[in-house]
Amino acid sequence: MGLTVTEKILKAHTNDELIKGETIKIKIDQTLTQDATGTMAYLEFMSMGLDRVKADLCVSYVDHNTLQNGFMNMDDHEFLQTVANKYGIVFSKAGNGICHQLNLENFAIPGRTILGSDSHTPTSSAMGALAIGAGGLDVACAMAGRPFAIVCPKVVNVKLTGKLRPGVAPKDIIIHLIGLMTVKGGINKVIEYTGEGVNTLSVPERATITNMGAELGATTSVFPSDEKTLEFLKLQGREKDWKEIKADADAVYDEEYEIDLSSLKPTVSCPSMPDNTKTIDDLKGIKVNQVLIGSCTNSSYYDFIKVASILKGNKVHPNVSLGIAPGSKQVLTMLAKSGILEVLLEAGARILESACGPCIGMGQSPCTDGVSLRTFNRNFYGRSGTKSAQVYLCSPEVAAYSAINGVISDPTGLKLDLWPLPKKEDFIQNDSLFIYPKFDGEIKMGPNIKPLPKFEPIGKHFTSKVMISLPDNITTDHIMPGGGNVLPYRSNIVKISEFCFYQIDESFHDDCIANGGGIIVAGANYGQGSSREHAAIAPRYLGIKCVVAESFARIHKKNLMNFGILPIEAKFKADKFDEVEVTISDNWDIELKNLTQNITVNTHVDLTEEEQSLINAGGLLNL
Ligand code: MIC
Ligand code: SF4
Repeated sequence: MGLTVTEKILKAHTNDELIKGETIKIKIDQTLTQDATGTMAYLEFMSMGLDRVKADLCVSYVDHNTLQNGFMNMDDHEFLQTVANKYGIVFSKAGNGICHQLNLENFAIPGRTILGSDSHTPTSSAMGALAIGAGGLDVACAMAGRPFAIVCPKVVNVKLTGKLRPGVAPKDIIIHLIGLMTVKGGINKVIEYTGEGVNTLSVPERATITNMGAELGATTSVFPSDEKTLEFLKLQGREKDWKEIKADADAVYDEEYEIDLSSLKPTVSCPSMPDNTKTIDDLKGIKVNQVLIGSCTNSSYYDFIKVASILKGNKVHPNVSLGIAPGSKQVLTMLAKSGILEVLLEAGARILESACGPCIGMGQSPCTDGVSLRTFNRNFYGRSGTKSAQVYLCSPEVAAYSAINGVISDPTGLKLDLWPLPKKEDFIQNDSLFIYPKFDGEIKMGPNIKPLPKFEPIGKHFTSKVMISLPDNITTDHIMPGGGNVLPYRSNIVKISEFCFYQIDESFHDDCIANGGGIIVAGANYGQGSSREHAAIAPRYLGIKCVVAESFARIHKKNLMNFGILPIEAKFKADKFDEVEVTISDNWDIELKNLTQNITVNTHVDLTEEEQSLINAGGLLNL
């Protein structure tokens, strides 16, 4: 039987048999971290007592919090840089660009495995690599040379036929797919793209699709490594990294979708969930206050050719603020050299730093009840920094055309090729913001960088109150928000725990302190979204012992266990402050008794031996 691209890469990285649904351990070749998850990941790595990293390549990016308002932020960057230098990690300074764009340009290699402490790490799988997002502690273990455990994924074949019409973009492909599969449709699956439509997409365009595969909950999304991959690597001066990886003709997939690119329409994610999708026909004419183009989903030079073609000779609508963040220093330099930057400025765009910025609520919050149209990948409630804002996710083409018109507009059929596709000499290589390690120096640790608190095991029998009772699809942004007032505390668990759930329940922190913690009850797909382990560490610090949810998102479930919180899969009715008795037997049969409502539910938690040890020890670091 033939193999898929996914299976080929997995087989080359594991000794385990690939049995779908069973846990397998894979060797990790490369790791990446970003500043907001990185400080914790490196504190964890340092606690392992090694003198250098063991993976082939480890890169530490600074892109999430680059505001540097107050000493804390730059202290974090200094800590990251000194750690990188000492332990053998490549360091990417603030201003160099967004980790995923940079990783694709500089480091991703076909056939390699990459583990990153950011949920959009799968961006690099556009290169025919297997790039997976994980919590910081798992990435720290991978840096230490330990294999990474995943559920052997089902492989979904998304067959692309035809060719996109002008004005319809790769972003429309992935938003359309998210509409079909939903934000939980990809859990423990790899989405693999096949069909002749694949050949019509460049690597940066494929990267938009693999990037936003994170919004399916997928383990990763992968494209073959083919002539287009070679073409991109040549442009980057890295053709020596290329090798062909294609699925066998008789490869067998677990699920199949077919998308006819020729008939696809611009498609938009409506407030406030990426799977709340509509085609442009249903949205045309909605007034817009803000348009933002950038983020790790859509900030390549290819994106800006289209944007500039639309903006050239036009002005941004008087009632719209247009912000543009090129994904990397390379992209920004190319925009400057090609004249595109001038076109953007003439049209009235505000040029933002090459960083995550508004995507994680670092500035550019919309006005009250404002409509914000973004080329980003997440529009979760409150993430923009304005709770009453309506955030829509769309392609750069829809964003640019709407910015001129002041209302959501359909770019289908517009002329978008005013600039030629880039040639080798256009790709400007300049690594002045990469710092390569010298394996020396002292680690600098500012006063806001605090050691991790110690956690005790949760025990086998306890009675606790329900501290919050939640619906389906709760995101890690609900649990532990981003934004300029929270991110500076990513290295300070005691302080950041004050913000736990504060977007939806301001008293959560104080209630937990008053009750000595308790349990969380939730619906399906609990913890979807980011990889931030703070969404597990802060609740653990506040005394949360278990989360009872109908189902969990992959990364968050592992983060909970890494910090000793038991994830219990069950439908369990409970209101806030209900008293619950939890009994865990030695073989992980669980009895949940809601003493307030007199309901008992019996269930079983399926844990691997390693996971059992994690819970018994009170987390991975204790173990
Ligand atoms: C995100 O897009 O939500 C983030 C911010 O990049 C997170 C990481 C973090 O919270 O630091 C992610 O995607 O994992
Ligand atoms: Fe940064 Fe946004 Fe991408 Fe997360 S999704 S890595 S915050 S640009």
